[in-house]
Amino acid sequence: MLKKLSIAAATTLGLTMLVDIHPAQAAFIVSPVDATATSEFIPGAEISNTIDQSGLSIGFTSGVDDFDTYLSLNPTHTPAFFGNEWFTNFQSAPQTVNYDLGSVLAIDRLALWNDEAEGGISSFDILSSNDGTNFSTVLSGVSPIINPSGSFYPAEVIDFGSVVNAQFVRFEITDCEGPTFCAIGEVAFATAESVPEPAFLLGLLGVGTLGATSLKGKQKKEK
Ligand SMILES: [Ca+2]
Ligand SMILES: [Ca+2]
Repeated sequence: MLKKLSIAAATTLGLTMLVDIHPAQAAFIVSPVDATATSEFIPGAEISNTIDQSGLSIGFTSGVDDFDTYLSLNPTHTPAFFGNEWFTNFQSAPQTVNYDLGSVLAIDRLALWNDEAEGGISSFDILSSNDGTNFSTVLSGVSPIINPSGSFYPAEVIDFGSVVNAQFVRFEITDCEGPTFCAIGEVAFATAESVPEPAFLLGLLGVGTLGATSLKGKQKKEK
């Protein structure tokens, strides 16, 4: 009888906990794992400088940290290009930049640290692809903020307006602020997956273990 009661109690508790699941809307910040560009100023201003957190005032862990929490800290990017920013090799628009996220992810926003100097992108289209060959337009004619010259500059969040499942993201840059360069400080994306809260899962594990332990104790007593 005791055994039955405790199983029932544990089951009820477990079910109550399950009913209480409210998936948290987690938006992880993700860096691309690879990048290419139609022109690079080498050495020192490679496109890889836009996916490695170089020049950021605050770092993040890609795929782990929350996108909104991180950006609420107002991480800025250094204006110093060498080792920190992508610059074209004395070429303005048009330019194409390709980012590889490593696998197909559900993304819905871009964090863009747009170069503060005359290389800043003033107009571009965002395209996405699952295979790196067939691209479809996500947004066209995006006009990001041109940051004040010489300043440490913040990220601008560009919302896609919908969730995009993609491994590859392409920037078709149609205009840059100056006649000589196009440039970007850093990019990151927000995933749009919703996942159960880790704290809740830990709680459920704890309850399960507790239930099993007390059941064992009672079985022993009955013997
Ligand atoms: Ca950078
Ligand atoms: Ca700069």
